[in-house]
Order: sequence, then C-alpha cells, then structure tokens
Amino acid sequence: MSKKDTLYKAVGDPVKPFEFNQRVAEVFPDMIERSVPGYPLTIAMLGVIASEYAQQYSNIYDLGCSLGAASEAIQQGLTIKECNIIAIDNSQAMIDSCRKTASQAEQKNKINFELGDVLQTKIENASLVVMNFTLQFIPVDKRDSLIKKIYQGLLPGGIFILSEKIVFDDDAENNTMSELHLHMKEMNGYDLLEIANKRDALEKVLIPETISTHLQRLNKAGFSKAFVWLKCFNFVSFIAIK
Ligand code: GEK
Repeated sequence: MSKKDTLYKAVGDPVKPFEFNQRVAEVFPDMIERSVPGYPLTIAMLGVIASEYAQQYSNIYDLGCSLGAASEAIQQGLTIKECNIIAIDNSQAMIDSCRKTASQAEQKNKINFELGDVLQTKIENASLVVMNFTLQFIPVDKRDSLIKKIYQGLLPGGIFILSEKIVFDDDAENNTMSELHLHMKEMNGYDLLEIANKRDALEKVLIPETISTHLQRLNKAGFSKAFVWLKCFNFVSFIAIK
C-alpha cells in the first residue's frame, strides 16, 4: 500500500520546483491516482493494447516508468511470451523502488528496469512504446526529435501510446476542464493550499500542449495514423500506428 501524499501540505515559500525524488517515489501511487483523471483506466487498458499489438521477439518500452505500473499492466496483458519489456526512468529513487518490488515476482516476460534518460535511450525492434505522462516533463525543443526516434525504433505495425496532460486553445474549454480537474483533486482529499502549492512546483517543470500540437508532431514524425483513444478532462491518451 502506498503512503498518503501530503508533500504539499506544508512547504517553504517560495515552493521548490517539483522533482521525482525519494519523497515523491514513496507516495507516488497515491499521488498519481488522486491527481490524474482517468489514470487507473489508462493503466488497465494498456494490458488490452499490449495483448492486441505486441509482436513476438520484439521489445516493449515504458519510457518514464516511475514505479512500473504501465509495464506491469502490459506484462499481465501479454498473451505471447517472447517479449522484452524495458522500463526506463531517470529517477534513481523510482528505479530502486521498482527493482525491490519486481524481484519479489516471478513472471513471464520479465521487466528490465533501467536508470536512464529517455532522450539518450536507444529504441529498437519495438512493437509497443508507451510514454505515459512523461513527454510533458521533456523540454519542448527536444520533443520532436524524441518522437521521431520512437517512430524510427518501431517495427512496421508497431504502436506508440502517448498519455499527457493537455491545454486547449479555447478559453472556455480550458477553464471548464481545469475546474473539473481541480474539483476532482478536492474530492480526492487534497485541500486548496496543497493544490496551489503543487501547481506552483510544477509550473516550469510540466509543460502541457494542445491535442493538435501532439497530433501534428506524431504525423510529422511519420506515423500513418494517430488519434485520441481516451480523454478525461484535461488528460488524454493517443495511439499512433506505424
Ligand atoms: C505511470 N509512466 O505510472 N528520462 C527518463 N525518465 C524521465 C525523464 C527523462 N528525461 N523525465 C522525466 N522522467 C508512469 C508515470 S510520471 C508522471 C510517469 C507524473 C520520469 C520521472 O522521473 C517520472 O518518474 C516520470 O517520468 C513521469 O504510468 O508524475 O505525472
């Protein structure tokens, strides 16, 4: 069971920029479930997607794996055995925690947890690449080349799942979705001060883009088809097919 996230109840002034450190890793499952609308459904459906698209003798990548929830869903959903699941994160605390938990379970299609920067990681022989709420933390000027690298590392028929927080061009839509997100957090037990502190901490760290910016980037990288398969308020998941 994950510890309850109370990290932003009392913080210094000004609030420090958000980091994926040990304190965050300890509360991460609670934090992400109470903060990201649709997160449990996104994770659960990755198992379905993996079972449909994973190809034998291929690699599956989970880029920015945190505690490995996406990799675990993929591992459980796989109906073939000969896949190599590679889960990468550049947070030492996250990877240490993954390795501790994973060593307890003996599973088909082992997950290889790697400490590394997704900007430096080689992507090859991939039938499925998942980037679940991680591109938003990558500097905007590095995103095009990263998506292109993912496209190039995919096999024909391979797919890329990209989940992100988004913004909208339309002010009314933006305000409505942001309000609903904020209300969800309140209903999940965060108080207004905690929500405001976390927003300050994430301000220059998490940079969301619009749906059309993401789709244009996916098309420009070469994907033959790219569309939204899940959306909940201001969070969305895309499927892009090579
Ligand atoms: C999930 N996918 O549970 N290289 C590697 N990892 C990175 C980088 C980078 N350059 N930048 C950030 N990260 C997970 C949730 S969380 C999303 C992903 C969130 C890692 C960072 O350390 C963190 O673990 C993860 O990306 C983002 O499905 O907290 O909103």
